[in-house]
Amino acid sequence: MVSFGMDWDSFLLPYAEAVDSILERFRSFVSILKANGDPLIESVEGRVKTVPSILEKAERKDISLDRLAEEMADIAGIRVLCRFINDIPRIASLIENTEGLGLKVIDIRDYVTNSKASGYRSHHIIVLYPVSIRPGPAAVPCEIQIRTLAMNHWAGLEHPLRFKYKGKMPDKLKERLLAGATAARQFDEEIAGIREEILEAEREFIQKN
Ligand code: 0O2
Repeated sequence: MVSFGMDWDSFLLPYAEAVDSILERFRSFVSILKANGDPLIESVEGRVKTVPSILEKAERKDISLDRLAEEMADIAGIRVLCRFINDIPRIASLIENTEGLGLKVIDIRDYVTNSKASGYRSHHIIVLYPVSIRPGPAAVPCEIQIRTLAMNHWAGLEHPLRFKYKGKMPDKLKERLLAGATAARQFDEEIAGIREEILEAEREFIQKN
């Protein structure tokens, strides 16, 4: 896709502001949780989509470059990682309902309950976030992905293969990735069943060391 004439630095500036600002808020939120002995969130990371990745997705989804702001919701992206699958609803609800975080929810995609055909699992919340850079938009969309460490591990391994084969992944590879996703799901479900015991043992360990 041709992108000559597009001032990418200016276009991406508000998205960078949104990612930096949301990350700062989330990280202080995580610090407060941890200080209160609540290990709900393991870590938070963020990124602005690269120009090659924007162009690849625009081509794949037939989005014209003058419609990117309206039609590509994940140019700004935040990822929230947790250890226990049964913590995902609480994290999602905190993000969706905490006005202090300044996020306006515009879409929710629950790929934890309904995993994608690839085996991908994650809870996505698309928010609108106000930005101050002028001239520019008053707010930009940002995709917040909430997932367990196991889901994240799987997605990180599958991601380069998805790009390599561009929708033409060999069936055998697809099957093995799906089997891996099922194994990750079983792991998450087993560990969810002993969450309280793990947390109790961790508290005891910290007290004694
Ligand atoms: P990147 O490089 O990670 O940014 P759609 O094609 O409609 O299914 P859409 O509209 O982009 O996808 O929304 P969706 O499904 O919420 O996906 C947004 C992002 O979720 C993707 O962005 C990925 O980051 C992640 N994702 C979705 N499906 C998969 C999957 O099968 N495997 C992996 N590893 N990640 C996935 P990008 O731009 O596709 O990729």
